[in-house]
Amino acid sequence: MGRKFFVGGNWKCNGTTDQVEKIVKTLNEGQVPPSDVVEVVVSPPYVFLPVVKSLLRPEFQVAAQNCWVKKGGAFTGEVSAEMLMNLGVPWVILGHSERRALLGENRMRYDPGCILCNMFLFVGDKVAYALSQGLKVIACVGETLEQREAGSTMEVVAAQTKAIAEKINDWSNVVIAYEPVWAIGTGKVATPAQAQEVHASLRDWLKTNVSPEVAESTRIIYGGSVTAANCKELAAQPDVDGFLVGGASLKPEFIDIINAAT
Ligand code: G2H
Repeated sequence: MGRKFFVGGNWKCNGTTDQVEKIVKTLNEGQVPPSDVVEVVVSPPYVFLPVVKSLLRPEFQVAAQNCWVKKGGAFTGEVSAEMLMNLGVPWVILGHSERRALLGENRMRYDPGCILCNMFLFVGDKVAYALSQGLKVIACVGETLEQREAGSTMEVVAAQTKAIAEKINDWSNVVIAYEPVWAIGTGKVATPAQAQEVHASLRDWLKTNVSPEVAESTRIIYGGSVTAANCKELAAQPDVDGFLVGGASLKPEFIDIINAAT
């Protein structure tokens, strides 16, 4: 069976109650393919998850933008996987580059002299714990501009994926989001050929290091300045199975992006 196209909307740290209701209204009125053709998951900030979930058309799902690495407790300001499950939130985004770069989720800073360093361990632990609690995970990987220019894109992305692969056995509830850091919120989208090259290499990495079945079935989606104008060409690439959309997911053009694969 082919991989179902997946479109995620990452609203990041944006929105007021009024704005969120407006976005949901646009989503609810949009003409989109049926849910057996495209899976749509939107990710508002934590505080808006219940209201978005209650107002959103039933075939669209919601995701949190992060969760704590283990069982909840004395971790001020954190939200646990158990809480998300309790609220009926089925998905979580983990390891987004903004959290890795700005909030220290790499635990260790990337060391250019040590490409296979343990930089992604924290995210691997988070993915494993979230899955163990029944959440589905959008796990983000991607290289910085310096890493791309140094020719180490694939080594970086493979090391990040390896840190997850070492912690989990079941990939059926994981979507990998390849998000080159240099393309995030910059308006500088990867070309379809650049995206395809990394997605195909990642699939190959999964084939060699996990299994051919996981490589064939795991969706690898692209994120980084996706818009209505560039989504069709990206979606036409054989190894691009959908998108994680930031800025454009707050606008009516998100409906066009949902329709990109059809
Ligand atoms: C990448 C993406 C969504 P944007 O972070 O995850 O954001 O589309 O704004 O580049």
